[in-house]
Parts: sequence; structure tokens; C-alpha cells
Amino acid sequence: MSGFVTLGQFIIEKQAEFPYAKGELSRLLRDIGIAAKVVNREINKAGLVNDILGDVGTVNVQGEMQKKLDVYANDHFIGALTSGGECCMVVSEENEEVNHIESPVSKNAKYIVAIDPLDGSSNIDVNVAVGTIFSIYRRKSVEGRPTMEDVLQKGTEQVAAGYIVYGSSTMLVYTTGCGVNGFTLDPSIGEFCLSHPNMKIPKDGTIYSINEGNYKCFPDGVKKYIKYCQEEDPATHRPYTSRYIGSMIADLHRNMIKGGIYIYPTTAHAPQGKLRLVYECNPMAFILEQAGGRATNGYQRILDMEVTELHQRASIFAGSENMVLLAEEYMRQYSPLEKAVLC
Ligand code: AHM
Ligand code: MG
Repeated sequence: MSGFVTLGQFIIEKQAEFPYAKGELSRLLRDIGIAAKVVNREINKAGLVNDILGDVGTVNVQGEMQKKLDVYANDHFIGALTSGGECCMVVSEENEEVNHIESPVSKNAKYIVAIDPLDGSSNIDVNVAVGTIFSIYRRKSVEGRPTMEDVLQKGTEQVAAGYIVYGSSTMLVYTTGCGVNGFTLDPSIGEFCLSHPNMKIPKDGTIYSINEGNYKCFPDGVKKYIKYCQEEDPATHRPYTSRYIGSMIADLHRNMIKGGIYIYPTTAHAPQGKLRLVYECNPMAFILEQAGGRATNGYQRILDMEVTELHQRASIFAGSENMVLLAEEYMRQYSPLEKAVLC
């Protein structure tokens, strides 16, 4: 085959670089890629088919109204991981407890997957980009049912992470700790094809992404940083551009390509931050760092944070390294950790 490299080919080629690898991680990534294509097909039908838009009428563990496609994507990814046989446990935004996978084929599976099956789901009904985020850990225990210790691993322990953005085209971006590669779904052949090899986020950027509707409740450090972004200074290309889609994947994906910063800080309504550490912040932090970017909670590297709960929340400052470093400086100066006060 010439002219393009499919996700499946790429995964196999990468595996060949590790002659002792047994191919389990490769198969797991392949399973996620296949599930993403099916979820993509359903998302593309939203609007045409009546019964896939809107709320299910139930709330998830976060207290958020579940959308029909949230539930569909969750069931579908878990189903694919169950039949794939390489995953022994799934942590999902949509489920309060962990999902043990105990099918006969998964008996010796050594991987744990944390997933936000449909991120930015408030955008589903209005045809705006949404995404899937996943993170893969190797279980620590050697036999029996995986334990909470297997699940509550720090972000530094991730063996792979990725996201799928269902946008004007559908892309799958992932890392196994050796750089980041992006694949665009070619609908004519139904394959993800390598389109963005060795992705690197610019060190600087001119885009800031934050929900400014919450401005009054931001820490002073964030308020001052926003003011900095809005000031006129041609030498530093300010004022910066504000872009906020409300789908972290889409906002971060754009910033990965163009350069920029995404911030979801603590607010009065979300005193620990809104986004979830295990299946939102950690995978995105891993990918960003692998692409040469930076991700912190304003004070500390996201990947070094202790994980104590499945659905733990964190604030996040992520994107182009120099922009995040400067935002952290504002946090240190105007919202020092020891005095962190919310309005
Ligand atoms: P979700 O996983 O329930 O969709 O929530 C996560 C989303 C992020 O994708 C997005 O950046 C953020 O929540 C938007 O929140 P807000 O509407 O408070 O700005
Ligand atoms: Mg989410």
C-alpha cells in the first residue's frame, strides 16, 4: 500500500521496534481505534436520526444530565474493550464505580483503561466538536481482580494516552511516551490515516481558552493573567485571541496545532476545579508533554498529582510551554497556594 499509513499499520510498525513486546498494547490501541470509528458514525448521524439526541433523563456520578450519545459512547467503548480481551478494568466518567472486565478472553489482561467516552457533551445537540479521551495504565497487582491501587496511579505511570476529536474531520491522536502522532479518519476507506506525524505544540502562542463567564469567581492570578492577555503590546503579539469551544479536546487540539493556553481553574462553584484528573487532565497532560507542551494545576505538574479518588477533580493550565509558565508565575504572585481564596 502506498501514499498513506493507516493507524493499524502504524501501530504494528511501532510494535516491531520492541521485539519482546507481545502486542497486547497494540491490540488495545487498535480496539480503541475501531470503537472510535463506530462512535464517530453515530455522532455523524446526530440530527438525522431522532432518537440519539437529547438527554436520557438520568444523571451521572458528576450530577450532570447524561446525553443519549454519552451513554451510547460509554457502552460502546466498554463493549469493545470487553470483547478485545486486553483490558481488565475500565474507569469511566459515566460510571460511579469501576467496571471489572471478567470475560474469559480478558483473564490475563494487564491493562486498565480510564475514559471520558464523550467529552464536551453539552455540544452534541448543536453540532459542535466533541471528543473522547483515554488513558492506559498497566495493572500493578499480578493476579486476581485488579485493586484500587491498580487504578489510582499517578499520571506519570500512564503507558499510553490519546484523544479522538469528532470535528470537521475526525482525528485520533495518541502517545505511548515516544512522541505524539495524529491520524485523520478518511471516510472513503473507513481508516484513520497518519496525517500529523510527530506533533509538536508551539512553545508560544496567541490564543487563550477559558470560560470567561466565570471571571468573577476566578483566583486573582487567573484574572491578572487574562488582563495580561488582553493588553496591547505588539512586541508580544498582544492582545491575544480568545477562543473557547467548551469541549476541552477541541480547544486543546486547536491549541496543540496553533499554540495557545487552555485554563479551567478553581472557581466558587468548582473549588477543586471542574475537570477530572484520571480521565481528562492526566491523559491530556501526558500528550501535551510528549508534544513539548506543559500542563499544571497552576502550581504543580498534573502528572505528579496524587490520585486519591476515581472522579477526583483538578484545575488545569495546559498548552504552550511559555504561556503556561507565565500563567503559573501570575498564580504564584497573586494567588499563592497557601493563600488560595475563592470568591
Ligand atoms: P464533560 O466531560 O461533562 O463534557 O465536561 C467537560 C467539559 C470540557 O470539555 C469543557 O472544556 C468544559 O467541560 C466546559 O465547561 P464549562 O461549560 O463550565 O465551561
Ligand atoms: Mg469530559
